[in-house]
Amino acid sequence: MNLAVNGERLLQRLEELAEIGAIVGADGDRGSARLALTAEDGQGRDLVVKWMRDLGLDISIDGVGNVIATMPHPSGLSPVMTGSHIDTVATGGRFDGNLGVLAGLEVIESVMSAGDELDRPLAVGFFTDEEGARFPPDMLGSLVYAGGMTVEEALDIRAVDGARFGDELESIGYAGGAPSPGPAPHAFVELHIEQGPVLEVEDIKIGAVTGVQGISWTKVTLRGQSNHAGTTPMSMRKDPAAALFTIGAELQRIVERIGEPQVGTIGRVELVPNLVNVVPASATFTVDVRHTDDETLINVEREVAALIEEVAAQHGLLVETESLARFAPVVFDDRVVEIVERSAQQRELSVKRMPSGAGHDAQMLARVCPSAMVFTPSVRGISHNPAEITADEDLIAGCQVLCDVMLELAGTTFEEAK
Ligand code: HGY
Ligand code: MN
Ligand code: MN
Repeated sequence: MNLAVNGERLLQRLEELAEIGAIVGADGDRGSARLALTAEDGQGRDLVVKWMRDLGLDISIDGVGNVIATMPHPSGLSPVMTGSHIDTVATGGRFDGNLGVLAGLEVIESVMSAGDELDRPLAVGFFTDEEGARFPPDMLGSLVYAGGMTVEEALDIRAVDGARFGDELESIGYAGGAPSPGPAPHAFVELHIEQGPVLEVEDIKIGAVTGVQGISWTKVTLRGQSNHAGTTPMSMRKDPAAALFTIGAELQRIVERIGEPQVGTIGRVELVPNLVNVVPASATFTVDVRHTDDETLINVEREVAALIEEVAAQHGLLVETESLARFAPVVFDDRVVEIVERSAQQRELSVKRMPSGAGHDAQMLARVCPSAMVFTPSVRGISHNPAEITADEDLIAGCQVLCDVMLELAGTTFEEAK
């Protein structure tokens, strides 16, 4: 079936959703701030659910607020599912996650308007708290959907601001009763902006994503002795900030020694009491390290843990560490990746197989069904930033490829992987 999506309708919905929690970046770029389970997240959910209801889709909401909307279909067969997330980081762009959800809605609306009979239904969902920036880990909702965490565990998770997941979910009215883990789809495919520079640099229009690199998040708290910044000799100090800066510099050296695709980030730092003339009592920070190879990632984790212990001992500090997220690398189902690649070629779009540097809900759905992703280029490779841009024609081309892939998956029978 050669079905054309309605690109203008997709762009219009992206604009409308972006207005909820709208922010303006330092350079005047427009983004969105809808941290998971905040009022803005709730308003974004209400808008997307309205669009889903207007299409007459069957909507299910589970115990962590995952929303899945399915086309009514006489077969009762498991759907070909697409989707992503509509929560954002605090300095989010307009497309991270939102594109995958609204492109999925566009595909379903186009298919229903065309009236063609499919062998099985299509479904689109948005998963709760994909970003993990407020409630760790990331991909929390899809992890629960795939059976990697219970609803009960999720409801007791504390946010960086201290709020309890279950309380916040109740407050926005998305504590549902649908079964958890969720029903396994026939297949899952997610459209997402690349969020990196590869497609733009190589002037390629579509990424056929082969998998997701391993992710490790750790929260570290170093406790020392708060003291006067002027009177305390350096030899008498137990300064957690001094230790943190040594650790940060050494982490850069470790990552550079290993080379690409190894990445390492200290994205969050909190000093207490955070005053100009006080040697801090404590330093809390996060370490995000990622690699496509799990053994390399494990070795990096070990090396960083030993570094933290060694530097803390040199400064006479107490150390507390907490793992916030740990996901091994994921390889997508080559049968689905191949359909993505072929669909792009049939649309005469340049296409490249590539791994994902960012985490995505598809990596969790890959635990329960054949899954893969479609990437579209990010201008200057920027994301998690209001300056996040993907050209309109690329947004629409990605949606069209998603449509073609979903329609082919609807007619594909997957023999059990050999
Ligand atoms: O952290 C990530 O890779 C994703 O944006 N949650
Ligand atoms: Mn995302
Ligand atoms: Mn993101």
